[in-house]
Amino acid sequence: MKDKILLFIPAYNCEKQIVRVLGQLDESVMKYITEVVVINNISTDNTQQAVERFIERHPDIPVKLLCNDENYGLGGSHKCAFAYAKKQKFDYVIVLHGDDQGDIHNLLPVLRKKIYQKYDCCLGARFMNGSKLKGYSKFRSFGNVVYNLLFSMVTRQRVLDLGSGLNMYCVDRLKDEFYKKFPDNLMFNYCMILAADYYKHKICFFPITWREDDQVSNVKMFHQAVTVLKMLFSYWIAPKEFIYSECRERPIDDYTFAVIAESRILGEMRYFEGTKQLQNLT
Ligand SMILES: Nc1nc2c(ncn2[C@@H]2O[C@H](COP(=O)(O)OP(=O)(O)O)[C@@H](O)[C@H]2O)c(=O)[nH]1
Ligand SMILES: [Mg+2]
Repeated sequence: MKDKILLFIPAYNCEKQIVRVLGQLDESVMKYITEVVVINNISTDNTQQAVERFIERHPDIPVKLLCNDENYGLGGSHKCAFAYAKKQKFDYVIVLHGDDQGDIHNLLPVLRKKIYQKYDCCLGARFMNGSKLKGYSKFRSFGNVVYNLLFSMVTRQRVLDLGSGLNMYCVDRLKDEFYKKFPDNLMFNYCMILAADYYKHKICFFPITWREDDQVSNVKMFHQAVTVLKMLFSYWIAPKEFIYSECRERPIDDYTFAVIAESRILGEMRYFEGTKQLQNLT
């Protein structure tokens, strides 16, 4: 049977870029993807309207727009998407950032050869053979490589990126919500790497292109560098305690969201599924 694959696009104040990201969804990509969810994290610009307009103009691309009930951060949006993937019985979930720094076509070799079936997660890597970086300073790249090395030493496997914006996870591995207490901010992915090590998940890295042109990064570099180092140290000293600890500034019980819009084809697909089930019953 064909794998049911969800593409999750987190979006926050990226009205210009989100349309370009949705524009990447051509036939070569969509033949692998069952549904796309854009999760708007209460953007204060016109991100929501831009996605609604795209849905109206492209009724045949299965896109659903969700909006978080509060701003849960990037990590919190992942938690919403993972819960959605589990509830809707998807087999895999792909994450692609909504600010158009990556290119989903980089995942095509992984999808085409079904490489993802052999791993628990396939992570896009900006710092490996075959990767291409545009608009990144030498200093920033150097810093990233050093951190990758530190994580590699602690986890005793090669870590080629701590958190790019193009990743794919097996939904089965996410089912027990081991990530629930991980940070809701941009630090979420670092914890996911440590958890993959702790739970002995199989990771595969694949090369990606990554650009920074008109995007605004919200990473406060120095502050994040120090926090990540502290986190890695805590994990190194006491892995179990770290993985089970509360890493959020403000714990949230339920990450809730509302459906804002969906393309026509998604409604049609639901109708088709419903009639098929009815036929099976009679
Ligand atoms: N900064 C930030 N990004 C968010 C949030 N929710 C979703 N995102 C999305 O997460 C992605 C990464 O955020 P960004 O600030 O660009 O971080 P960077 O690319 O790692 O420097 C972007 O696609 C954002 O649109 C949020 O609350 N804060
Ligand atoms: Mg970004």
